[in-house]
Amino acid sequence: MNEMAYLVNDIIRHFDIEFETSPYGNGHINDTYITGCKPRYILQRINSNVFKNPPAVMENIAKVCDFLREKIKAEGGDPDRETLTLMRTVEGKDYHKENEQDYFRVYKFIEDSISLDTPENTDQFYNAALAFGKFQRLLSDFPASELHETIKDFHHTPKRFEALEAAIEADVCGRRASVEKEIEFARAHKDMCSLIINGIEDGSIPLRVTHNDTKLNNVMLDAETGKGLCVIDLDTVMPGSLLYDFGDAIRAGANTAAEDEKDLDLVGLNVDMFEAFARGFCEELGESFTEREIELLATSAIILTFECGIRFLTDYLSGDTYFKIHRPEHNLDRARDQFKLVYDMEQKLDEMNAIVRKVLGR
Ligand code: ADP
Ligand code: GN1
Ligand code: MG
Repeated sequence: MNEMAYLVNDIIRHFDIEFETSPYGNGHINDTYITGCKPRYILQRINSNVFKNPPAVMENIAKVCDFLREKIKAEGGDPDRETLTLMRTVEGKDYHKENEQDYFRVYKFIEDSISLDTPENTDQFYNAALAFGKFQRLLSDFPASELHETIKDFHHTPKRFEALEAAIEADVCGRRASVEKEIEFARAHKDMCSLIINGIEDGSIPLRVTHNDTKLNNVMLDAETGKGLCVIDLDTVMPGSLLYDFGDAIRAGANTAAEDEKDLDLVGLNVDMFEAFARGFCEELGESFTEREIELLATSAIILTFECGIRFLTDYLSGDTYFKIHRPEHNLDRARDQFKLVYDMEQKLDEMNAIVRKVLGR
């Protein structure tokens, strides 16, 4: 057993849970473990390099979960399965602080559910869209001013671009020369960065309480029915644009290949998946869309994919300090994959816009 495994098995005692744990899931950010026997739990070490203020993250999550619990009850749902349940420590807290950088939390494991990195069929993606849409609808009257900004300027794409330029300039690992083509691609797309932010600033795109990290493996689907069950990974729930949630979900789930596929010929937009997600998301939220949101819905998939691509490239140039990697050029492979997806969506934008109009009945 390595040092971390010992630490985790010790930490779990603060939550009065005595089972062995093993690493779990495919998240890029936190360290996630599952306990061995039923009832099972998810133990996470919050990534304090990414989340500079873990207590603020936990305050957000506790409030959001309490709020959702009441809403789900009122709608006749089962809050124990349809929202995350935080376990308290023996000291009565929502998290355990081991030392300055190691913060741990425990959730009830949602049994009889699945989370997928890629949808196997359009029904699953449609169901995920309903779940993410419902999540946002249920939070539509959440007091947004009570939420901490857990990562500053998380989806401020122009600032993400500035961070890329700074990483190119600093070139701390001497990797710049090997990514000139990717830098050129990024610079040629700089103009698209400000489209959503401009809309927020001029009021044509309202701020809502959004999830901000809507990749498919952040929603649990019911193992038996395949229906969307519970939206998880609530670390980045903050005021934002619904375009962030739509665009990022398409980026992650409507790619014909994995996010880190090296064979770029396999990477592109699956238009049927795009339509399935658009249908579900619009069913839940379409009535509340503004004109500008509708205009930018399809384009948001390109912007969010581009943003993620430049984040991966920035991390590659900076020495892989943010996203977990499992091979030396992992972040570079991810960046190339995202840029290829951007390129393919640009070719298909008219078709994507036509689908948006069709599902909205316009
Ligand atoms: P990260 O921030 O690193 O992405 P997540 O909170 O998304 O971490 O958790 C990683 C994975 O663990 C999820 O994709 C999901 O498969 C699984 N998971 C997390 N919480 C639960 C839960 N309460 N029940 C079942 N599975 C969970
Ligand atoms: C991270 O935590 P996870 O794996 O669900 C990242 C997202 C990226 C995504 C790319 C807090 O999501 O913003 O879009 O990786 N989360 C954070 O796969 O940075
Ligand atoms: Mg996650």
